[in-house]
Amino acid sequence: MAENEKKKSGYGAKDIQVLEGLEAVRKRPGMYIGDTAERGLHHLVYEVVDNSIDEALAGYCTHIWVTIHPDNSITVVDNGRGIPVDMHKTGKPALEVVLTVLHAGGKFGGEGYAISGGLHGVGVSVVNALSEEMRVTVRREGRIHEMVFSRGKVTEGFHSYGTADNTGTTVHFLPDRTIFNSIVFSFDVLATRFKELAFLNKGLTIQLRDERGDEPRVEDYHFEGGLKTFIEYLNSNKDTIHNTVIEFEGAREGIILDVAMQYNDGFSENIYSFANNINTIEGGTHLSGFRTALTRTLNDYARRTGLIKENEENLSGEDVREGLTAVISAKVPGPQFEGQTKTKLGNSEVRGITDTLVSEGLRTFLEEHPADGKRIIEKSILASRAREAARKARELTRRKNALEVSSLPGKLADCSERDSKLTEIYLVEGDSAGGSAKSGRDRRFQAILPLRGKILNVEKARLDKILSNEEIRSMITAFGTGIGDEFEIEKLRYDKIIIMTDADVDGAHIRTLLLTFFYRYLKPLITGGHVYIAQPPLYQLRKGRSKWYMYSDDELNSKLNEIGRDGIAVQRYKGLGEMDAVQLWDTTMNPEYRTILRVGMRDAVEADRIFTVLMRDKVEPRREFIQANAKNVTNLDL
Ligand code: 0RA
Repeated sequence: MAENEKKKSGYGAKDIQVLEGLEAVRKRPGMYIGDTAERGLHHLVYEVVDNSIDEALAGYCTHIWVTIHPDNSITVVDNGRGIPVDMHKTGKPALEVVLTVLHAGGKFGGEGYAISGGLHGVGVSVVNALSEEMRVTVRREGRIHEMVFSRGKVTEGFHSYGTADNTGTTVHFLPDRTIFNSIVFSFDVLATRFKELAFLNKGLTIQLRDERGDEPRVEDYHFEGGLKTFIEYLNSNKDTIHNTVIEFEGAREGIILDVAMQYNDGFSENIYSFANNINTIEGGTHLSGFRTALTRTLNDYARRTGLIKENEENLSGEDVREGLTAVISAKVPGPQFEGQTKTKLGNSEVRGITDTLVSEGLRTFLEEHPADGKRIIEKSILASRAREAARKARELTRRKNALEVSSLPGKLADCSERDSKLTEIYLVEGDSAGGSAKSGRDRRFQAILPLRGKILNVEKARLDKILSNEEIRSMITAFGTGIGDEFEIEKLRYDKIIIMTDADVDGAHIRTLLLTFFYRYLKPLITGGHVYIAQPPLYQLRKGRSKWYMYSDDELNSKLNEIGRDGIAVQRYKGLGEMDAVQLWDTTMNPEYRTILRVGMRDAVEADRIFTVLMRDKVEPRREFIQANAKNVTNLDL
């Protein structure tokens, strides 16, 4: 303990800066935690856990225990140093300042934290502001110290009692029901994040305990292998082309970098970047440093070993990333998060450092594993040939388009509205349903594109083959955005892309094929919330002149219980084709009555695994990904 005490004497109450009160947080919670729905609610837990992780990064904490209690209150316990308990210069206890003043976590004080996590970096005070009750217990300096709050206000002042033979912090909080739509926590959502955090911080143990069921459910996340195990997990449904996971780590100028990567025999690129444990979906300087180093190092190696001849072209970035699963994790002091969703690392010093460390690490690996090196280069060369074939196929479509009067596909029934923020396109399974949809639609803002049969499985084909597929070409031209690296969201011709397939196994499969195509080649359509799934009714009920449409078995049964079964005719729709234009409009297309599911991504890393499994097992996204029904739009998070 003497060592610890000495180390921490440099930090104390004087370092905590007072910036803002908590009223602002309660007035505009969305500004601090994103939203007050499922995401924001779970963010409360991450915010507390992030503080414990910061203690782990600083080298003081090895275990974090998280419990979901029966009333959906949460306890987070860690074995870090404990929140400071001395007096602050304002005359208040430091503990109170940390819990009641925004940004008072010491993160801005310089010495307290070398590295700070937390997407919004706002600290536990925000959780306090948004909790009906919050009890913080600190074990430090041999005693137990405690304070209790309600909605950010002190209800039990700072007091010390008993003895403690270890250090750490316990935070217990009950989210404020007047702020959140629902305070029911999802075990799976928390588990996914904690597992990810355990991969990213090797050696750290996070325990999740759920006390809401008859028996408590307990899971421990702890990975001695860190990112290497993360890669093995990500590639576990895939066939890899080399056995050893490529792995390296390094530190320079206070920046710590961890990288692990492995190629599989697939065609997609799965690179996940993190900065201070935050999934940087928009990438940034660490990702671009990695990409540059990867392309250059593999080309150098291929030339040195004669796998690429002098007169042959270099491999492109896309070529060397085909089939690559990689995780890049940077820990950066003073991180700058940029971009629309604040998930793009901006610190320019990180680019060069990443480039250097990745070049060195990769070169060493290739030298030590020449057989693996050869397989990787050969795979990239194959990718390069396919890319060349795809370029020719694309040029062909461009030339053809330029020659035609209208470049839009013939099967498309376009809408008349030209403001793309107001328009939607229905992708309809089969020509007969397509016909009904064309007659039933509101042609001012609704376009219809009928799709014939099963579309191509893009997981099993390279770009050249994908681009030669008629249905895929029609969609790309209709959307107007281009695909892959050439994707431009500004050119999107419809605000909503609505998938409308039959409510049967084939329909589900076609929907999965379409979603996979969008996810792999038109990802911004999904992340931007432009993709929807139509919900046609399953049953029509008739009694005399009255008609009802039912969208699920549950709905059907409760309706039958309500109106009785006498004189009732029930029709089960086998396909969209059984509905005429008016019925289709009334039930599935009229924005006033329809319900459409918006497809989104809850977790980018999990989304990839979900698609891999979906395509292998030919099944629909699991129903548990469908979130609580909103008015006319429901979210389906992958
Ligand atoms: C401020 C300063 C220090 C640690 C913490 C806050 C801290 C906060 C939380 C929240 C949950 N667990 C936590 N553990 C620590 C630095 C303390 C020092 O220098 O001794």
